[in-house]
Amino acid sequence: MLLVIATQNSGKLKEFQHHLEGLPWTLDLMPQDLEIEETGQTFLENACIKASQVAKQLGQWAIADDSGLAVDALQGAPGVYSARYGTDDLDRIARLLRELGDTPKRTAQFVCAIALARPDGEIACHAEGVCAGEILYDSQGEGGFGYDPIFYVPAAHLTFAEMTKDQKRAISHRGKAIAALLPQLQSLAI
Ligand code: ITT
Repeated sequence: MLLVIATQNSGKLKEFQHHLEGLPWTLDLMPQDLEIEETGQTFLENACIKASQVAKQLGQWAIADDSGLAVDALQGAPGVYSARYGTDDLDRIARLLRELGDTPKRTAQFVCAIALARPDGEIACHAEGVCAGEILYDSQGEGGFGYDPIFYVPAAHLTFAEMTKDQKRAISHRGKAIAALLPQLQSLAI
C-alpha cells in the first residue's frame, strides 16, 4: 500500500524514510505545492490536520508529524510555533539563544506527534513521543537539522547534531512516536 509522507521539511523527511524502512508500505512524497495551514493549538491537532488534509487531497494514506521544542525557562516556547520562530534554522537558533540569555535554567523537551490518515482523511491512529534535554549556550555538531545543534541530551553526552542517525532515532521524540505507532503501521498495511 502507498503511504504519502506529509512534510515539506527535508530533515524530517529523511528521518521518516529511515524510520519507516522495512515496513510493508511503499513510501511516496507529497507534492511540493501542497500548502496546509497549521491552525491547531497542540502538536497532535496539527499532526492530524496535516495528515488528514494531505490524505483527502491526494486520495491516499498519509502520515504527518508536528513537532517542536518546548523550553521550560520560556514557558514552553517556541512549542507549536517552533517552525515559525525565525526565517531559517540559523535564525531560529539565534533567537532562542538570545531569548534564553545566560539563564542557568536550560531544560527543554522535544515533542513529536504523528498521525496516520486514511485516504478519506479519517485519522486511523496517532502517537506522541518526548525527549528531554538541555539547551546549550552555543551550537555543537554538524548533523541533523533544525534545533539539533543546541539540543544536548545528558544521558548520551551528545547533542542531537553530534549523534549518528541510529543514535538519534533510538532516543528522539520522533523515534519514540514512530515506535509507538509501529504495530498499527504494520497491521494496517496487511
Ligand atoms: P512540515 O509541517 O511540512 O512537516 P515544518 O518544518 O513546518 O514541516 P513543524 O511545523 O512540525 O514542521 O515544525 C517543526 C519545527 O521544529 C521545525 O522548525 C523543525 O526544524 C523543528 N524540529 C522538529 N523536529 C526536530 C528535530 O528532530 N531536530 C531539530 N529540530 C526539529
